[in-house]
Amino acid sequence: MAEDRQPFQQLLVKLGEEIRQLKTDPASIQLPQTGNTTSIASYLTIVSNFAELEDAQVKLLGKNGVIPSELSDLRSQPSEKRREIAVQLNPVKQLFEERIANQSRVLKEAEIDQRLNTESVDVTLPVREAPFEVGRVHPITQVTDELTAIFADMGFAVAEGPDIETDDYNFTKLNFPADHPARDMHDTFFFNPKPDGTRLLLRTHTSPVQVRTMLSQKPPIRVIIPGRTYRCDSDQTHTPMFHQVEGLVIDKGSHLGHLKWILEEFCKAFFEVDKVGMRFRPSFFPFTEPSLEVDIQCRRDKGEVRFGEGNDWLEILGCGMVHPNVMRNCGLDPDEYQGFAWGMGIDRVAMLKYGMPDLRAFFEADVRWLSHYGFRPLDFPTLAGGLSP
Ligand code: 2U9
Repeated sequence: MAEDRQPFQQLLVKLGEEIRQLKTDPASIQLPQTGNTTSIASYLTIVSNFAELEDAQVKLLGKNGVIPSELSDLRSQPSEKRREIAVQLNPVKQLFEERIANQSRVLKEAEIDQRLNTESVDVTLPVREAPFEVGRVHPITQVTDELTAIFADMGFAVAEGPDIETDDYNFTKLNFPADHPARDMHDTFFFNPKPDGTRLLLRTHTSPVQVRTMLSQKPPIRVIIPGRTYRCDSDQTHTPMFHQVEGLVIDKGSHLGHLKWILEEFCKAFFEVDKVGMRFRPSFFPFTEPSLEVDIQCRRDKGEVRFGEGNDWLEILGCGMVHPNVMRNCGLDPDEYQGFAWGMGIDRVAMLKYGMPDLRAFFEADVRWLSHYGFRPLDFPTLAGGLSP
């Protein structure tokens, strides 16, 4: 067909003529089937660049394009005739719009292919270190991820719960006597009492999450609970908000021997040592009986602390068998089920492992501190790949 090799400009002129013929006598022409319409449509499938396609779109459908300008005086036509014209013109407009949209997709894909073929990205190249504002993973997040990886490897799920807790879950169900010092204002952030007299508070430990877990899940239970905790405590080594991770095992036969093994495995993995000296000292917590505090063997030399062996001890966590009262408070018969729990400060073990001197720096968002102590986002800690980068 001679037409389709005609330059586009001529096709436009012809289209104008045919639209005017259509307006004059709609019955005298079948605009959607004319050779010229077909040529324009096939031209729109061979346009080879965006500029030309844009030009075609503007000249065909743009504000001053052939079709809109030819239709500008359509209002002057009688409605029946307007309908006859529209019946022919709308399919043509739609056809051109579809061809232009499709050709735009085709050109985009061609461009990407061309770049893919020409541009080679050497993925082995080290990531160019952007200036220091590149983010760093906060040590708390890093250590929480390390802890989660270690305990997940031992079959522990992660449980979470609200920071704002009830007095009942944070204290009562955990066997805290009514007059326990932790329950008064100077130790705990309380909200104003509710109309029913109950008081909400900012949780002082993540233990209420274990209570929620025991109330909502039948044994066996194996969970760790990392999270923010709050106490009215602010000095060189305490901040009003800090982070804890607690753990809980409840089933029929778990005993202190299992607890010692889990904590020993944890310490070896966390401090990345093959063997670790541990010391279990009797202690007291309202929610465990017996209760123990655990020290890890270490050696201090030149300000550095080496973990695992040495003639020094550092307390890292507390633990114990879940108190029978707590079992009962959580709907479990202590003669049928038993279990143990532990708790440690995430900020504290992070400072120990990575030798960070000042707890408060954790919360000051000082970019210099973060770029020094922070971790690279891509170095996600896994047991296989090594916890610390
Ligand atoms: C339930 C039963 C028992 C959680 C435990 C500790 C010991 C403990 C401290 C560590 C450092 C708090 O951040 S810290 O000061 N925690 O020593 N926590 S046993 O025992 C539970 C919890 C929940 C239902």
